[in-house]
Parts: sequence; C-alpha cells; structure tokens
Amino acid sequence: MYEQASHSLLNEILVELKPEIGNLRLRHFYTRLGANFYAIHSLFHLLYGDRPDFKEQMVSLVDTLALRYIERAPALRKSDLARERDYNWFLSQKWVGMALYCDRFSEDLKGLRKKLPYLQDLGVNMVHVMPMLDCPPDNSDGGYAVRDFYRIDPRFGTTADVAALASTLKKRDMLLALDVVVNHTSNEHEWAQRARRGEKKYQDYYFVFDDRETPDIFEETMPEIFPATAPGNFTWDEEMGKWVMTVFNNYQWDLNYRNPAVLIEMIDIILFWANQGADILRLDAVAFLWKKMGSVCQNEREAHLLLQLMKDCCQVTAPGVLFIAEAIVAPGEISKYFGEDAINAKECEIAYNATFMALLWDAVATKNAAVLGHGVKNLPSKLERATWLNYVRCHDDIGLGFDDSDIRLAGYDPAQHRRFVLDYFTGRFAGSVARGLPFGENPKTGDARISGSLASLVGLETALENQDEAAIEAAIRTIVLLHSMILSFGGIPLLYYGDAIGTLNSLEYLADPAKAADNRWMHRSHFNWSKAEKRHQSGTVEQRIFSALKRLIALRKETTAFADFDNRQLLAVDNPNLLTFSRTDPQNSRNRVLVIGNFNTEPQTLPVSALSTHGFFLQGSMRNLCSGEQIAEESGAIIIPALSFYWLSD
Ligand code: OTU
Repeated sequence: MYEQASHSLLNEILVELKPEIGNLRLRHFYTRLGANFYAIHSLFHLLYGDRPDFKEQMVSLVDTLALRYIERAPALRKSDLARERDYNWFLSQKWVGMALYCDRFSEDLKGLRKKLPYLQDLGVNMVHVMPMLDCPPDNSDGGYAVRDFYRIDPRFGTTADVAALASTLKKRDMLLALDVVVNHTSNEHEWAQRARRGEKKYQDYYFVFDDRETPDIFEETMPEIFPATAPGNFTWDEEMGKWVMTVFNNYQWDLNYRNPAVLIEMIDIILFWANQGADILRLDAVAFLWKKMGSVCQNEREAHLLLQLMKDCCQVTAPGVLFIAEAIVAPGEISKYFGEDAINAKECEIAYNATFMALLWDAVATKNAAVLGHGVKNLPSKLERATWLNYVRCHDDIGLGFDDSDIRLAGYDPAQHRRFVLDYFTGRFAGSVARGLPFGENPKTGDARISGSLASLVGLETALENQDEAAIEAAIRTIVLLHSMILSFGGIPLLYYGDAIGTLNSLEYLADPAKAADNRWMHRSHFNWSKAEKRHQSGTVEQRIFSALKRLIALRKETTAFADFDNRQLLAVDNPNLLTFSRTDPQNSRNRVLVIGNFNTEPQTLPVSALSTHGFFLQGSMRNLCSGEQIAEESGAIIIPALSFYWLSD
C-alpha cells in the first residue's frame, strides 16, 4: 500500500541507513520493503509511537532487515523467489514432519545427517530439530532456556553444522524447522547477567520490580504455568535485589516487548536462523508475548501485533521462511495466530492444532468420538494460506485444552469428565491400561496435565508386561488409528520421534537431578536404534507399527484430496463412536476421500444412508485405499472394525 506519511519516512530511513547498505544490490529487498513498509510502520507506531526515539528505532529495525538480507545466501534467495511464485507450496499433502531431539535421536548434528535414511524410510520430509542453542546444562528446560541465541550448544556442533544439515536436507527435498524461543531467556543470558549487574538498559529488557507491589497485582490474574515446580510468576533475584517476571521456570526471564529494542533483537535472531537455512521457524510460547496488568497475560491483542510485525519483517528479508505458532491455548484463540487477514494481517502460516490433539486423547480415554466430533465441528475456521500442524504426541505434556461446551454437547459434565480423562491416563482409574503421570498438578485449581509416551498412554506397556496379545494388538491399532487421523485431517502431520517404533515411557530421567522433577522427560528418551532395527523383523511390535505408518504416509502423499485447502467436511453420523469426514481434491471435486475412525473397542456399524446423501456409497461399495479392497455395504450398512479406520475412495 502507498501511503504518503509512511513513504516519506521510508525515504528518510533509506538516506540514514548504514552507508555500506546503500551500495549493495538490494533490488528484491527494496521491492519487499516497499510492499511491507506501510504495515511495518503502522504496527511499529501502534506499539511504540509514543516514544521519543521512535524514528531511531525504526531506522535500527530497517538496518537489521537490510543487513540480514545482505548476508542471505544466494541459494536461499533463490528459494525465496521460487516460494513467492509457488506460494501454496506448504499446503501440499506431500509434507510429513517429525519432531526429534538431535542428541537423543542421534548424537549430534553430524550424526543426525547420517540418520536421515531412517526418516526417509518412514517417509518423513520435514524435520523439527528441538532447540539446540546454548543453555545452562542444569537449567535448560529442554533447550527452552537459552543463554546465547547465536550459539549452538557445542555438544551438538556448530552453526556451520546447522547450515550443512539444512543444505543436506534440501538436497533430499526435506525441510528443516528450528525453534526460536521468543518469550524468554535463561537467567544466564548476557542480557540477564548485565541486568543483574545493574545495567538499566538490560533491566529494561525484562520485567523487573523493586518490591512486590506490581508483581502482586499481576499475580491476581495470571495463571501458573508450572505450578508444581515453579509456582508463581515472579522470582526474587538476589544479585539484582529485585523481582523479575518468570512465567515458566524461575530461571526463565520473560522478555519485555514494550521495549522496541527487544523486538528488534528478536527479529535479528529470527533472521539469523532463517539465514542458516531453516525453512520453518517454530516460535515458542507466542501467546505469552505481551503482559498487561489485570489480564491473564496470554493472547493479548499486542501479542498478535508483535507477530504480525515479525512476519512482515521476515517477508522483507526471508520471505520463503514460514512460522509455526506454538500457542497451546483455548480453541477459539489458537486460530487467531494465523492472523486476521491473509494479506494485511498475517501472523504464522502454521499453528499447532492442540485442540485436535487433546480431542484425540479424549476419544482414546472414552473409547468414543463424542467430544471429538463436537470439538472438530466447532474448530474455528482458519485463514487462507494457513495450515494446521496436526500431532498426537510432542515433547510436552498433554493439556485437555478443549472447550467445556463441547464436553456438554457430548452429554458429560465438564468437571467430572476432565477428572475422568486425567484419572484414565494417570492410572488412577480402575481398569485403565494407560501409564501416564500427572504433570503440573495445581492443588489450588485441581488442574493437571498428562505426561507419558504415546505407546505407554495407549496401553502398550501394560499389554507387553502382561504378554497379552489381544491387548498388544489393541494398542498398536490405537497408535495407527491416531496417526491415520493426523495424516488425513488437513494440515502437516508432525510425528514424534519414538512413536513409529512404539517407544515406551522411560524412567532414565529420574537419575538426573536436573530433570527428575519434570516428568515430561519420561517421553523424551534416547532413541533406541536396536529397537528401531526390529522394524525389519516381521511380526515384531516395531515392524507392525512402523510398516503401518510408513504405508499411511506413502498413501497420504499420493492422495491430493489430503492437501489443505479448507476442503474437509464433517459428516454427521448416528454413531458416537465414529469420527467421519470427507476430504475433497480442490482441483477436482470428484476426487474425494471418506475418512472414518472407530475409537471403540468393538466393531461399529454405520448405515450408508448417512453417507449416500453426501454422494458416497452410491454404487454400494467403495475402495479402501489402505488395503485396495472394496468395502461393500451389507443390509444398508458398513462395518468398521474395532479401533480402526477407513480411507475410502470411489
Ligand atoms: C513451550 O511450552 C515448550 O514447548 C515447552 O517445552 C517449554 O517448557 C515452554 O514453552 C517454555 O519455553 O508455552 O504456548 O503446558 O505446553 O508451556 C504453550 C506446557 C507453551 C507447554 C507450554 C508450552
């Protein structure tokens, strides 16, 4: 957009830029800056317009964008241009992701390159390598308490190794996703150290208070994120003699985005990692970016403005790079992280579908799809050019983040139902085969979340101990069923590294005092490569899971109806055990897939009348994509086997 006031400011800034910037070939940079400048200026003005140093800060922001552009390698610039042409590239069904810890999956970054054939064997072509930046070893929060945003932990390798990994992946047509921890730093970060030593400049990077007065006001409305291990949202820092805001662990200091210098630093960090070859950046804990007294300090309007700014700036320097919003918040809030408008107010292209994840776990506990069905139906629609990251498990706990209203629609009492699901997964419910542990129990509210590996949560551990073949089969079916959902729902499926070989809970973390209090480590174990080898041995648990997932992944990639163009329709069927939806190829509407998941332990009947009104089963049978067999109706109904699913096409 051309608007006089912002354009004249742009002209002034271009004159004031560092002299070396003026002489370089910046054709594409200037085109993009011109296109985005009005938005950048308006947003920056909304947030920081009343500061006397506003213009100086704008110059510093544009300097940052230009310097990072100059540094951007030719191959990455080329890929930016290609993605500008093919801007829907990431909505394709061909992408299948996996999240893994570099050191726990392989040894280090070099080792990871050697392990890529395992991922390719499964069909994974997007790798989210969990954070690898320098953290204090004993207070790392699994990589989310960063001490130096520009330095890879030497145990993993160097920045050059990341760039080498990125280019190896590119050659294999694979994508690299990396974290940027935007909300906080470690208390050992240089900024925090200098704040502690009394430097006002760096105290202004955080929320620092002399006494409890302001913290107490904040505490009235702020929930606790880690109530069991890090209660409260403020920590007394002895050296500084002040209180500092620490929403997560007491060693993670929240950054203060009311200070534009913080935003500019973070944009520089984002662009630095974009320049190392990351295709996708996972922005951690984005819901928390703006703190306001009297609010819960999550999902604030300004947090969205900050993300829009980050996106607009990234589009100027590295437009091919996508953002993932990690916002584990209420269903109605998550989709706001895509932005309000695909062009004028874009935020992140991808968002964790935490709602769908939690709903799937509800279906596992209840053995029906009642809450799941209502929850999916009421998922807010998303923007164009935005897609979900669909997952079953990740490195974090499972929070039951679906809406009470969907629980009520399913006929349950919300409080009792949540209690049941928690009890079910944490082994407090008689007869449950799940082996999870409660995480973040809050005695004040009665809330808790759930830790545990996928396989242990669905009963594989119990079944193996009891050598109960039927129960082993049920657990394997559940694992495959859950994956069939994330692979067909619409969005990028993100597998978790041990899940394709049925990795159980591990208690190795208990021996490490730095980890023992955080039971999320029970599902972050070292990948067992000899166990993985068993995937080649017919009849083993590993082979049964791995080969099923591998096949589903391959089928997903072939099935154009699985690309994500808001082409899913939920079908109302009269059986609460089933989740039924159709997916339609946006290019060819005759190309459709009918997805039916049965979460019950008994086979379920589905009358075809409910399907034929939508044009399915008109010929009396449909083809099961997974087996190639025809599924025929019998006496007006089809049968879906226990804990099983169909992907059906004409
Ligand atoms: C994220 O977590 C990370 O995934 C966690 O591993 C980190 O501990 C945390 O940030 C702090 O960096 O912020 O927006 O319920 O789901 O803390 C959601 C726990 C987050 C996590 C939540 C999440």
